[in-house]
Amino acid sequence: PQVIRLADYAPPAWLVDEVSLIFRLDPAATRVQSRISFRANPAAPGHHDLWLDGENLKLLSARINGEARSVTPGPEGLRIPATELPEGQFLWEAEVEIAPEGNTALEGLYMSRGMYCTQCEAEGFRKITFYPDRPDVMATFRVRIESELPVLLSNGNPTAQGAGWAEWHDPWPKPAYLFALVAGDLVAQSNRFTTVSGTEVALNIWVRPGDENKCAYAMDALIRSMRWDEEVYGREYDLDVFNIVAVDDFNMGAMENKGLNIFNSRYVLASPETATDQDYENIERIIAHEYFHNWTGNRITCRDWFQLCLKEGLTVYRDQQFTGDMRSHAVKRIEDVLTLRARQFREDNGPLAHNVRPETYVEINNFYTATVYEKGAELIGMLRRLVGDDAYRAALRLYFERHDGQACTIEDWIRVFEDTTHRDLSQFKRWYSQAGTPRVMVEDSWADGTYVLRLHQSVPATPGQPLKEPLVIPVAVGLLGQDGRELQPTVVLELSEPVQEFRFEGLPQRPVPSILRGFSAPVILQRDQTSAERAVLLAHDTDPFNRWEAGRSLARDVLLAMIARDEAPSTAFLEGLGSLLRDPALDPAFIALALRLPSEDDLAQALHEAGEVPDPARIHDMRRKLTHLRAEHLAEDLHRIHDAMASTGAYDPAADQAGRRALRNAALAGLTHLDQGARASRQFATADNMTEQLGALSALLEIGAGADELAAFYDQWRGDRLVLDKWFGLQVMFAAPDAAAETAAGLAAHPDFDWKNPNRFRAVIGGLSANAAGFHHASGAGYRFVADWLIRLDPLNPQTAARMSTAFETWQRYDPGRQALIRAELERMRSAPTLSRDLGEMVGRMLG
Ligand code: HT7
Ligand code: ZN
Repeated sequence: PQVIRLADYAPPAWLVDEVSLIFRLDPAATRVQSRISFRANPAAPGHHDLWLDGENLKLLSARINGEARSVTPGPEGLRIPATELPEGQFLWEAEVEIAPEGNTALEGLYMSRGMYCTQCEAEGFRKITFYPDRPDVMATFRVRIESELPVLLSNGNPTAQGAGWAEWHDPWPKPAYLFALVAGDLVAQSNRFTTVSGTEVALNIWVRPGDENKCAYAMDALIRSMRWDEEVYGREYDLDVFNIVAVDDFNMGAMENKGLNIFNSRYVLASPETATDQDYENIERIIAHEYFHNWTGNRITCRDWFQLCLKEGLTVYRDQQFTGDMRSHAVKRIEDVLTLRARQFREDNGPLAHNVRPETYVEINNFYTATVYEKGAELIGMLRRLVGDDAYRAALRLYFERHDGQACTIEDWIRVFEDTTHRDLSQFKRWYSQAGTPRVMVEDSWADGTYVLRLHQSVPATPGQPLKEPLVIPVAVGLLGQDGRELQPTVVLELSEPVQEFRFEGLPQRPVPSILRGFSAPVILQRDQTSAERAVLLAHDTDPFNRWEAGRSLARDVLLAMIARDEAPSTAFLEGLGSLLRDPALDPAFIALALRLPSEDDLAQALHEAGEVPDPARIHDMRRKLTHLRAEHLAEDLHRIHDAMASTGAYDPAADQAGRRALRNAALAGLTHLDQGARASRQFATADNMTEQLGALSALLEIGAGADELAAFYDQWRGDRLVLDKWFGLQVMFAAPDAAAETAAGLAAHPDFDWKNPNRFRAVIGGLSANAAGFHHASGAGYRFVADWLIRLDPLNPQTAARMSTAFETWQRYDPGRQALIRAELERMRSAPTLSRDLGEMVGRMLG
């Protein structure tokens, strides 16, 4: 397979000023006419061939400046030699035929339950028509859609419409990956937004008839996002309309097409009865994320796909800030770090580790990863910590001013910070080109009122990168007295050498250090900490992240000691939790997070990090045992909390109520271990919202009960696709390790299992890989089941198959028996006759 390299980047030979498209929609034979005005790129002097990307297109006709051309496209596109092209500029016209109903890859123009929709990022536009499908070619688009379907949408503003047709114009130059078209029998929930400068914008969320009463929260989140981007980043919306469409068959979460965002319906539709608080939070976050792309992604886009983190890292950072502002900064930071460690640290410490800005790829879809997105966002947060809030604001102002309308690189991004602060950021730039999670090892000493922190940094070797250079790491530190008083408020230390000392003088006593406050850098902190120090931090740290972190590391160590030597959990640990449960000043959402034990996969990661081989079955048993013991010890508090957190008044998805429900469900999960599910059955029977219904059902399934509730749940929700996904997913995720693969196989044979729908596929097959002990069952049944389904899905939907193959990325952690089983499955996938480029690349990288 062809490897694409950042080092080979060359500017496009031909630029496009304007594109005009006519779509005559038909499921089996859609006709697409294109008129594209090309102009020679002054940045690529000389007279060059014209290369147009195109895949699976039937070319019906082609003309240059009105003259018919006979062209024979290859499998990836067509080339017109320079000798056959006018110099300077010309008009290309073509007509192609495509078959959206047969497009199961859900890339390009495809159909989802009778509705036409598109997905063009990263390289889907080439499945619609011949075009220079690369992000540094930006053009304005005019689109005419002809179809009998009632709603016909594209990017930009509507310009005209009649029976069976509609026309759209997008005045903002954009790359083809932001193109979108939707046609369907849809209804809108509508609203209006007046921008800060007084422009009226029509807002519409388009859904299937019957779903219109489930869009209110998404609309509210959209309006709040628009206002927030004006207030916090000074960014105003720039079209007369903003449309969002919910689609059932979708490979990812959502897509930021200019003026026409397309969403997986699970990130739009919500009602209290059908969506959990977590669903609501996800909707708010993803609506905001896609909207924020209008500036960080669309107005300023990426020069090439290696620069993906330029738009994704920044936009994730912005959506994290937004959620923090809407809800709680402390809780949001903890949630984000949990995700980062679970997904990105896992990726960074295995065979799929790659730079935030990769330097090679075979299939770009394989690089929409936690490293590009979540670590990319951490880099923005670190830059801000290093330069300060005011400089960050000034740098962003300069970024928008200087680069509006351009396709940019990470160099452009770093330069605005350098120009704003007059600081050399070349060492910081290594974060973009060096894979792997840095380790920061801490030593300290104390003498004569001076406390010295000695920090060592190192980055382990990753595939293709044996040696690493030191990074600039912002380490936020505060110091507490033994009584919990703060002796030194937060300072940001800049660790830039392999080893560096930092001195704190004039202290009255040896302090308890609170290091990496707010998780100021995406690193693994290595430090021997006494339980007494942890207890001080857990009880008193003024930094909420580190307060939570103290409890988290206590829980991890308790679990590791149980796993290693059956050691009983210390009373100090249990009592520490008890004090949190009894602290009336704490946010319930924070307490719920403090009660959450490290996941089985987190524990496997911790054991691997410590040089040990994780045993998934033992991890599962010990984690369950601790849940049980902890519930026994804290039973009184858990009862009190479960009663006290019961809802009063109408359901509200906002943070206050959601935090109370999260804590209530956490208490219930513990109590269910003690009462065989009596309370959970009552909660299930009386719940008037999905958060409590699902909380009760999960608690029951976790102890191996809940058969009646599961059946009742199916009867109640069999008509709701999104809720049914939960029914499928829960059963697999909570299945006992011995029964997990069999449960998944049973569900895959269920009449409601639609394996071509990515949400349903992810619920069952992804559900099994999320059940660590079930997936890693020593029989290999879990591995076999997942591999069987990936091999089956791959020829139809390679993008989703490749993404889900990351279930196997941790294989080198395990014992030789499991490694052999996984290797055999990876090799079986690699030799599948239908293996796609997408899955082929992933499996190849995992096998090394
Ligand atoms: N920019 C988008 C990433 C994306 C995508 C979305 C849906 C389906 C396929 C896709 N390939 C790439 C989503 C985002 O980050 O906002
Ligand atoms: Zn994004």
